[in-house]
Amino acid sequence: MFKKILVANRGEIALRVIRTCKEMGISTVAIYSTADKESLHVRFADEAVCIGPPSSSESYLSIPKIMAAVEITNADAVHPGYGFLSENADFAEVCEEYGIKFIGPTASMIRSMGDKITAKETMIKAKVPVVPGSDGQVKSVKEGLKDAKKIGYPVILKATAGGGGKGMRIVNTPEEFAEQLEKAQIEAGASFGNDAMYMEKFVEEPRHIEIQVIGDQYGTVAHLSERDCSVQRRHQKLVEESPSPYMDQKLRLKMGKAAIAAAKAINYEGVGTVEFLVDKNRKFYFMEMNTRIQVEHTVTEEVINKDLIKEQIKVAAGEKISGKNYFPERHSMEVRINAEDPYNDWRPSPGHITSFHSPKGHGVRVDTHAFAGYTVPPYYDSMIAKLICTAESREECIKKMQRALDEFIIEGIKTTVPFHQQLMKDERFKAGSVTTKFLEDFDLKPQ
Ligand code: MV4
Repeated sequence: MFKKILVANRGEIALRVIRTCKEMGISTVAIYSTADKESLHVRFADEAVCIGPPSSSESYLSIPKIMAAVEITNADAVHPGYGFLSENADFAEVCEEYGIKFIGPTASMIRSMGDKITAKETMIKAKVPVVPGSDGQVKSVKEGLKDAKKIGYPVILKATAGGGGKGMRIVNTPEEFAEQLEKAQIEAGASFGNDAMYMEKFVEEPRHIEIQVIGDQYGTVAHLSERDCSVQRRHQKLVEESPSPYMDQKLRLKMGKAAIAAAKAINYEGVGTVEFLVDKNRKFYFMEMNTRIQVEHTVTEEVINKDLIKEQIKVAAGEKISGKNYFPERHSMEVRINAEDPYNDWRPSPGHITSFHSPKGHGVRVDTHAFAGYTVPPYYDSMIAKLICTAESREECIKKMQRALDEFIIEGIKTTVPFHQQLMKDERFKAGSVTTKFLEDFDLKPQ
């Protein structure tokens, strides 16, 4: 087992990783920017190293600075958390070269899922269902038009270097094809330095359902069931739950099997998530694979009663898994509390938290780095807390969530709490009839 893990992240996930390390008897190193010097992850770690000024590119995204912190503290592994360098193959590769265990898959596994055309080709070979689309790259308007006609409009153009919704364009008619392709290429070139595009049939009003998987270093892969993340706004998830209200055991077994095949196709090691689009006929299609621990791993932890960070560290250290799949035994839901004003176009609302009281009681979990007196810096992600409620049924879970949200006191900044309070009373949401389009028509009522 590792002796010392450097946590290459900040905020709630840095705390989350430190907690499990303590329980496992592993010592921890925090890294922090000058904006985070009063943060809890710095206080709770055994050691802490300041790695630079507030800007992410000069701190949490700086590979040389993080490797210097690894070297001076003698850490033998790095936990990247989510975001920042968690899916950066170059960082994983540098760790490999220095003999430091990157807690996650290898650089080559990250690369094979990072390029979406390659990932899709790999899935086709592994017989994982994918959305019908172009055969590889869309090389010209002429070829693209021919493909689109075959596939049938509407189609969606996606950047091969993209993911998470960046560099995507929907094309409804042949007349707008050339214009949308050019716009998408310019956007992709500017964001990723790679303007290669591919095309798919546009699946209308899909659900976003993802399967959690875990693989060990000996080729065994298991799935830990699904999370439904259909409540999103501009590709930012706001609510995640397990099980999915749309799921039945038959579909769960099929999607679980497909997710395992996806992971096995790249010899996957670590915890990961296979994202699927699910259409109104319950047909599912591979979208992408996230090669990291995700924000919403908590709902899976609650329904299968396992610490996923602990499992992640164990497989990274070379332990074997049994290969047993896990199924939800309860219902769990997470809402993201962001320092944003939902009633002012979701504008970021960083600043000083004057009072902070988190909900408590049976079935209520709050993962947060915030406290009364904490100042939310403007430089990073706006998520300040995750409220996770768990109960016997979805209905009970929503009632608990309403109760818990009513107990949440955060003063000094605006947050997404009132949005979630409104959502938990929405009839469509309560009926579980939610697709990724749901929030586009959601009427935000000023509080
Ligand atoms: C799609 C799609 C419909 N059809 N692909 C968005 C993020 C990226 N991972 C892929 N995304 C989508 N791909 C086809 N062929 C609709 C989306 C999509 C979406 C997917 C999941 C969750 C929210 C979404 C919001 C808008 C579009």
